[in-house]
Amino acid sequence: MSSDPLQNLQPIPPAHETNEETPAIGGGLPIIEYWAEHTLSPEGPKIWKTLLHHSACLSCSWGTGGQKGGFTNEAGEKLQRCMKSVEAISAEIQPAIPPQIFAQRSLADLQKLSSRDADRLGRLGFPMIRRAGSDYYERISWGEVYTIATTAFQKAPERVASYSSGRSSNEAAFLLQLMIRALGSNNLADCSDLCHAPSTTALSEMLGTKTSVVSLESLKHADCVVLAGANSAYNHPRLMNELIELRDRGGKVIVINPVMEIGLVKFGSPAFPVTSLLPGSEISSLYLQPIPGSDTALFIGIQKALIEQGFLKQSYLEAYTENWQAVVDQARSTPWEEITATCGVSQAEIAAAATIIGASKGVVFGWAMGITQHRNGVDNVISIVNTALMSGNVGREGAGVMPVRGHSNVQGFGSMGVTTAKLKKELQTKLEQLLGKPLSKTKGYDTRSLIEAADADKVDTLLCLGGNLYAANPDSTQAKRALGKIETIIYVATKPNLGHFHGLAKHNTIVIPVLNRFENPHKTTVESGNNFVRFNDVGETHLKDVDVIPEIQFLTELAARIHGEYPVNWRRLQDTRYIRELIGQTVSGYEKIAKIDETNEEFTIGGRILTTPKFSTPSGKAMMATTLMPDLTLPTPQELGVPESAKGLLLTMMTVRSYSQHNTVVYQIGDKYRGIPHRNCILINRSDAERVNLQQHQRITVQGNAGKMTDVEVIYGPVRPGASLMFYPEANAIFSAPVDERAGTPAFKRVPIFVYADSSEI
Ligand SMILES: Nc1nc2c(c(=O)[nH]1)N[C@H]1C(S)=C(S)[C@@H](COP(=O)(O)OP(=O)(O)OC[C@H]3O[C@@H](n4cnc5c(=O)[nH]c(N)nc54)[C@H](O)[C@@H]3O)O[C@H]1N2
Ligand SMILES: Nc1nc2c(c(=O)[nH]1)N[C@H]1C(S)=C(S)[C@@H](COP(=O)(O)OP(=O)(O)OC[C@H]3O[C@@H](n4cnc5c(=O)[nH]c(N)nc54)[C@H](O)[C@@H]3O)O[C@H]1N2
Ligand code: SF4
Ligand SMILES: [Mo]
Repeated sequence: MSSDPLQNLQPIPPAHETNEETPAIGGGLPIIEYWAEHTLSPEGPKIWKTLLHHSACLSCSWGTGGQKGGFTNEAGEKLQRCMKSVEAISAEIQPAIPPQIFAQRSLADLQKLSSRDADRLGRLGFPMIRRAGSDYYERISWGEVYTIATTAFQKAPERVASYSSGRSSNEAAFLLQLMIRALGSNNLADCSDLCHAPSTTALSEMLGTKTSVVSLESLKHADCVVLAGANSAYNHPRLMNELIELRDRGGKVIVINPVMEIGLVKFGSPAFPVTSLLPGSEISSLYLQPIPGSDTALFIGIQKALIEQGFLKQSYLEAYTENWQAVVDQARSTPWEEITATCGVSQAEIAAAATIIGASKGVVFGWAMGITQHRNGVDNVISIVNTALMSGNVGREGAGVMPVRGHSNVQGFGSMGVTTAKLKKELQTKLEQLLGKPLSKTKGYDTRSLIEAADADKVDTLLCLGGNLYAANPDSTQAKRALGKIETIIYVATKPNLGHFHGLAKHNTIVIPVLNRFENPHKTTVESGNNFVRFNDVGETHLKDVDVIPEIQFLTELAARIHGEYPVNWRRLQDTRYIRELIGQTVSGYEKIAKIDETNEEFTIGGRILTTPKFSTPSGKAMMATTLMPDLTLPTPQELGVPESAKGLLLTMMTVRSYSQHNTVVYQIGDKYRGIPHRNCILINRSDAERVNLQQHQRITVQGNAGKMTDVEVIYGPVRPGASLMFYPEANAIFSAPVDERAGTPAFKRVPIFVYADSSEI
């Protein structure tokens, strides 16, 4: 081995060959073009009005806007608004869908729409119902909505459920869980089950917290960031500003990703118009490209190298952690050959990562779906936290562990108690006091178990607060079948999506049109992934001649009809100040929310940011845990249903977001930064393709364990050999995914597939 591991520093990974369409940097001029095109268009004034409205950005969890103004982050920095925000706003300010559309277009017709076309129909303008046997949605009166919904919730508590998505407010989330728990049910499935549940599980067990322990301010003091399984250039663009500033002050960024994402190598940010926008700023100092699903092995390797290079912080481990010896022993005794063979990254590259981490003063470890969406997602997170602890990087400023969260208020939903995981003791006690009875002991259905339960005829009533339960799940055929066995489904939404057309209930499917965050007649709050609570002003809607209501109004009215005045006067809670008072009394760390209407003071949630190594675990110490080496065995092509005669390639597929989509909602069909022209493409490494004679742009079949996609265009790209990349939600049609049993999250990032030419005789 080389004596100077940093000699091996490689800011660009080994499999970096892009195709002819890929630009040289991420971000850059196209962002400005997009801004100009949209903000100068006829919708421009409406976009500006919304951008300047005092409310949090709708899109991602990084969070910006709120009381300090649309472009300002919690540190008071300006120009902190990205084009993803404009994308999200543009979709919300569409006109209402004319009523005759649903009278004219049958469901069979609507089911043929793509995700993008469904979104482009416009905003939902009035409540509608699809009754059993009908091929149409029809308008329905509010009276009938409440009658059907109230009756539907009279079922046994274990047979009713909710699902939610993190765009709604804390206030709506709090009401939702109170209404469901008051029934005696814990069936509070949430999109985070498909997302960061493994982070919540691991962080709760290890550190006694469920969220990031790093604030934006603290991140600004780090001199190294490890970014694993996160394509932040697409999905949290303003995080890139922090990485640019970190590199500018001499810090280092280690990227861990099987795909070379161009924006993680070089990114042009409009926040630095002179130095960064056109030339692009270097992001990765070292780019590691592991086999998908192998991150635990890679992090054990980093731990082993930290030990070998004398960087183990033994006195820190002794003072502040438990079980460290077992974790250190595991790293010591796992042979290098096993580590490198499992993760596919060389010992020299791993050693270079350890040298950077060991030599840095403060390291922040950030991660997203490439880490959590695996059968061993919890172990992946544990192995990251172990690495952070072994290098003494948890519990001080400028260091820590930072799950990079999803939706703009997904974390707030967790804080409000919308979860099937074990609640924090204080929250449980407070809720039990409020309800005057113990919470049900039956574990609720998380998202995957909800679908399984529905498929087994165990669910009668489902309320979906936002989201797209149908398209977010793997195995779309099963999702559709399962939803079809539920008697009543109520979708509360701003815009139509494929779930409303494919996820039809057995008897009644109701769609409730609601206002969004910047249109409500009352104030609301949301929580960012950095634990900052933003306060959204009252707003107004551009929608004309519609019958659209605030989410809060629907939830309070429904709860009042179901529960009367138990355990609260629900109708009084239509004034959201009273909900905030309840939240302040119930959720620890949220005390300041009770007075926010008077103070206007947005705040960082108490007890979340760790600047000393004292943990909310029973012993006050961090609980380290050993992890299993990942089992990466793949099924045979025959097990995927491919005949033995088939000539093709067995690969793993990562299902990811394109540049221009928000989860199941597609805004533009191409992905320019990966050089992918449309949604029905597969990105594979040229060497893999050439081995089986697949040409660039050739049309092929992709077979998963639950179906196949045909006419898929081959695109060569910088993904490591053996792996491939396709877009979600379309790819959900062809595979069922095992879940991590400890968190319920499906393995969306390591899907076995077989690819072969459409023309081949099989
Ligand atoms: N514009 C926009 N912003 C969004 C969203 C959106 O759809 N659009 N969605 C929001 C939500 S809900 C979420 S959860 C986040 C998602 O944010 P991300 O997690 O950044 O999004 P993904 O596209 O799922 O892909 C993550 C990355 O993981 C990598 N990866 C895949 N498998 C592995 C692996 O085994 N190991 C490692 N190390 N890396 C791997 C992929 O190559 C990809 O670059 O973004 C949020 N923000
Ligand atoms: N194969 C694969 N599948 C995945 C993933 C993956 O990476 N690969 N990622 C998973 C992840 S991380 C997540 S978070 C889930 C996302 O799953 P979901 O959160 O269920 O889906 P979204 O597409 O975000 O939901 C969009 C819909 O929310 C509604 N909506 C938007 N704003 C509002 C609002 O203010 N109020 C209300 N009531 N409704 C609103 C609109 O109707 C819109 O169509 O998908 C998961 N599924
Ligand atoms: S980074 Fe996220 S929160 Fe910030 S402006 Fe962009 S989409 Fe909105
Ligand atoms: Mo997510």
